[in-house]
Parts: sequence; structure tokens; C-alpha cells
Amino acid sequence: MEMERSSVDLILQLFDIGAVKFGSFKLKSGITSPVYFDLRVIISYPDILIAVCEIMWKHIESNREKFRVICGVPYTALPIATVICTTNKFPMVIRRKEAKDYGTMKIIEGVFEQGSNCLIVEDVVTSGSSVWETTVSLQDAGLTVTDAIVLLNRQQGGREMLESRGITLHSIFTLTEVVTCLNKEKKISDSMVSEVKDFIANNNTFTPNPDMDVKPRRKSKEDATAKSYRNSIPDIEQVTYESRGVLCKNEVAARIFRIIHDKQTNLCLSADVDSAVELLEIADVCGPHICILKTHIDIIDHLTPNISKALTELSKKHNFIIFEDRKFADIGSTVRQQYSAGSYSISEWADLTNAHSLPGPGVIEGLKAAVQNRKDRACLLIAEMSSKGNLADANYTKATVQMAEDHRDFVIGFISTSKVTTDPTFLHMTPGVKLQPGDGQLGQQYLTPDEVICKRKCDIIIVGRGITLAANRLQAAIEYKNAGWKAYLDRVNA
Ligand code: S5P
Repeated sequence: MEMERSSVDLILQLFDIGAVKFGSFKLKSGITSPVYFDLRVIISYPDILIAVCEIMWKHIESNREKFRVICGVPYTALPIATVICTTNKFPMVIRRKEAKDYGTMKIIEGVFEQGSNCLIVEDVVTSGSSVWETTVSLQDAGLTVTDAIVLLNRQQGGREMLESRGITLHSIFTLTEVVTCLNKEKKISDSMVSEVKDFIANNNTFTPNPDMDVKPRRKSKEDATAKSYRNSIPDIEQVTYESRGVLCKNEVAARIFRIIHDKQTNLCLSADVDSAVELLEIADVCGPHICILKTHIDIIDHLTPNISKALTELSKKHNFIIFEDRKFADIGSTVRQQYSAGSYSISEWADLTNAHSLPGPGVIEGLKAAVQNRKDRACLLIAEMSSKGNLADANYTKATVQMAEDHRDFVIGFISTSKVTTDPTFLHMTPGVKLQPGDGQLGQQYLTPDEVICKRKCDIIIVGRGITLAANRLQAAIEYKNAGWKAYLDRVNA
């Protein structure tokens, strides 16, 4: 179909101001793309901003009765939503990126009726995860979301992903339309058009599941959202860390997924050294390349409170989580004391710890009691072990998963050597990882990062001696980080 002249003009204007660029660009997901959209620049060109808003409004105007409010995805779409709303006298809400920690603590600002339908406005959609993130916040605040409108759909699975979750995506232009138009107008070559088309064909971020229930979801509660998502997508392996983080209600889990995504590392370094100086040195040197630092604090000689303080400082400096691998395994009242008291005072400085499920749910209740309602503390259950001859059989693992599901507020995942649940909000952290697989000392068994992340579909590799005993620890950490990340990209793009 012939494109309207006003649409062609807008595409040409966007091209002229550099909002559409061609070349080689690394996207958030790590994929290299021949085309890049930077709609942030339109705020410097009021006429173009107005033209974008007019075309988007025209598209949605006939449906205006369906919506009560409009929300732009922060930040690029905020001015777009603002202009649309002020020009057309439509109420707007704003979604904060982070809830403020003073005053009302609201994520959604503005006045609206519970249950009213909110139209989401976005500039560009790739995987759909940003629109989804905004949807979850809006639904959490009591709004309903059925539709989103976007200026440009990159055709990489975002529309399909959102549709599978009950959201209709309206787009003004697809990537194919943009390149076809620019080619017709002699702005880009035929070979660039083919390159972009190949890119679209080979980089779809969404794999539909044949059994998936694709009926629109109309419930407005986040719980229902996460549940329907869990039920509808049994294969979580192609869902990105970023999207899974959005679904997590537990703060520590959400933070871990965010760190992994932001730092592009699924490496947990197990710093099993007995000198405090060495521990801090490892944390500082390798910190930029890890998402989690795992400790066995009881093997450190001469522990002083200053060490945990210094560790906390380093975790802030390099943005990693501290995980004390304490493997609690006693009755509730004992683990409560072990976690919060004694010379280690683990709960004071470790964001994350772990427990055996052997004692039953009391072990979780005891740990929870020690930290009461602290939202920045969480626990993993040991569902499987890496050591030869361990007694965690299938029934034990299954019962452990059940125990985790019953304590979602505090348990955020598992130590395991395989994927033990399809729930995307649970993390799988796998120990016994080395670039060279095989048997290690004293019963340890090693798998490669690729086997763990790509084949066994786990989320985080735990590497100890592969890094701590290397001649150059920094170089080894980078090697493991790269291997873990490559395995993840291979998995999500498979
Ligand atoms: O089953 C397990 C569970 C854990 S947490 N097997 C393990 O090896 N671990 C821990 O992971 C172990 O306590 C050690 O801290 C680390 C593995 O170290 P590596 O030197 O063998 O990589």
C-alpha cells in the first residue's frame, strides 16, 4: 500500500535529524544491529515532535472512548505523551522509574479511577519489555492496560510478546516500512534494505509456545499477571533476564536480574579464600565483572566487623550482590540465631544466603524471623548439589521447589545443577563450573558455562577455583563472564 505523503515526510525528517541511523550498533541485548533509532533527539525539533504526536493521535483517536488516561514509557515517550495529552485535553499519568523513598512512595503519579483503562505510549518497541514493565507498574497501581501505541515497531517479537500477554500494540511504522520508504527516497541503498531485512528475519526475541493461551488478559492485578505468564509460557529459556526481573515482586530477585542485565554478566564469583585482604582484593578487582560475590565467611582468618563493612562498600562501588553461602540446615530457632547473631552477624551484611530444605519449612521461617520484614534480604534453597554421590534425588528436589513456592516472599530461587522449575521469577544458580569440565578434587564435578546456561537453562554460573586459582584472576573472571554471557545470548537467540 502506498504510504501517505505526510508519513513519508515524517520519516525523511526523522532521518535528517539523526533519529534513524544506519551502520553497526550494539543494542541493549548485546545484538549488533545495522539500524538504530534515537527518538530522544525529537525534543530539540518542536515541529517534528508535534508531527509525531499528531500521527500517533490520529491513529488512536477513533478509540479514544476506550481509554481514560495515557502513560508514556519513561523517558523518551514522556514528552510525546505530554504533547498528545495537552493538545487533545486527555488526562495523563506518569510512571516513575524508581519509587521515591519519601512522601507518598508512589510509582504512578496523577489522578485516576481504579480499574480505568490506560493507553501506553512508547517511541520504539523491540522485545516489548519496556512496555511490559510499564504495564506491570500500572496494573499494580490498579489501572487496566489493553493497548499500547508506538511510533516504530522494530518487528523483533515485541508485538507478539505483548499480544501473548493481552496487550494490543498499535504501531505507526514498522522497520520494514521505514527502510522501504528511505530506499524509495534514495536515502539508503538496496543492500542496506536487504541487510535490515535479514537482521529482522534473524533476530526475533519472542518464540511463541504452541500451547500458549493467547486470549487477552483483562485482570488488573500483578499477581494474576505473573501467574498467567507463568502458566502460559512453560519455556522460560528465551525470556530475557530483563523481562524476568520485571515480573519479580521480591526486591532482591528483581535487583539481581537488573544487575545481570545492566552489567551483562551472569557470573557469581565464589571467593573461597582464607585471608580477608585477599577477599577484598578479589572483590575489588573482579567486582566490575560479576553480578554476585559469594563468600564462605567462616573460612576467613581473623574476621573483624570492618571486613563486612568494606565488602558492603565494594558491593556498592561495583554494583554486585553479596551472597553468604552459609547452607543453613537446622531447626528454625537455631538458624534464626545463626543468621543474625554470633561473630558473623550474616544478616547484617549479606543480601542473600542459602539453606538446605532438609529440616523442612521451619528453616525458612527461622531465617525470615531473623530479618523480619526486611525487603533487602533473601534466600536460595539447595535443590541439587554438584558433588558426587549427593543424596538430593528427584523427590527431594521436587519437595524443595514446593517449599520455595510456599515462601516466595523470601525464597528467590535455587542452588541447582539443572532447571528445576519453569517459574521465570525463580533464579537457578549453578556451582561446579569450569571452562574444562570433569571431576575436581574431593568429589566436586564440573560443567562448562555453556552446558549450564545454554543447555541446562540455568541462570547464574558460580565459579570458585576456576578464578581464584588462576594466575591472573581478573583475566579469568572476564573469560568466565564472557563465556556465561555468550551462552545466554545463544540460548535466548536460539
Ligand atoms: O552443590 C554445591 C553447592 C555449592 S553452594 N556445590 C558447590 O560447589 N557449592 C559451592 O560452590 C562450594 O561451597 C564452593 O564455594 C563453590 C564451588 O567452588 P569451585 O572452586 O569448585 O568452583
